[in-house]
Amino acid sequence: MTGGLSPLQRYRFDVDGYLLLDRAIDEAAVQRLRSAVSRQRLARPDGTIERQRFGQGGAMFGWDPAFGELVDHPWVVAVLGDLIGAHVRLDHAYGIVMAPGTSGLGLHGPAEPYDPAQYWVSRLGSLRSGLLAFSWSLVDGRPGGGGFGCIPGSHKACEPLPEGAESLVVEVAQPAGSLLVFTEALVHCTIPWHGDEDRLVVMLKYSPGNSAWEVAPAAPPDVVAAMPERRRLFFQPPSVGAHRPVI
Ligand SMILES: O=C(O)CCC(=O)C(=O)O
Repeated sequence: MTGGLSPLQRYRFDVDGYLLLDRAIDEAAVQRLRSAVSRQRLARPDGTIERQRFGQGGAMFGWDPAFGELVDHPWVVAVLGDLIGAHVRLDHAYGIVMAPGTSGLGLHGPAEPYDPAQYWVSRLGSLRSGLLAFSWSLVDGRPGGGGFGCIPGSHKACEPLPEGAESLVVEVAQPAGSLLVFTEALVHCTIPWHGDEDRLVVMLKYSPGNSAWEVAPAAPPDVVAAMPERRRLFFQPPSVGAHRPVI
């Protein structure tokens, strides 16, 4: 992908609220990230969300520069330019690890009737998202194996989430090296994982430059200071007046 989403991809994102981009990173990059995670000797994941999260608070950016390279990967920058705009910031990042047979988060989405941090607007040819998630898969998700699930189009729904909405969930299988982008205005969940190995995903979430979902900085100052200049711009705190354009 060069220079942003194609008209078909833009339309599809506007209709569905998510987009899967295959082969965003190659096998060597996947293996490098996987090795960096396994070097951490994380506690075995169980069914709890706490044990399914790793690298919070930007810790993973100190493990290997390969994690930092995801922050301003050219496809990420192109999508951010289309869906958030020049003023954008990395809000928070973490990894997800799930053992086969375990479940994750249930259906969740923006606060009703209006969520100032998690929204979707499409107007006169412009698409704009609040918190926007980029999910990098480090394992092969296969259809029927669980993982990310969502209600396509729910980012535009005007009705409160009804009882039984689980029946509308669609699974999105994420191949290794793929990049799944979704707006947090989309109602989504984790479908119980039934892959052959642990699920392993790196999640980076970006906000408009004035907005914050997480209270803590996305990474410790010393870790950000070691990054290339352009990448450091993504770690600005939220501000309208002081935020410098990133894209
Ligand atoms: O399992 C997934 O990919 C979705 C996880 C999720 O919704 C979250 O971490 O907020």
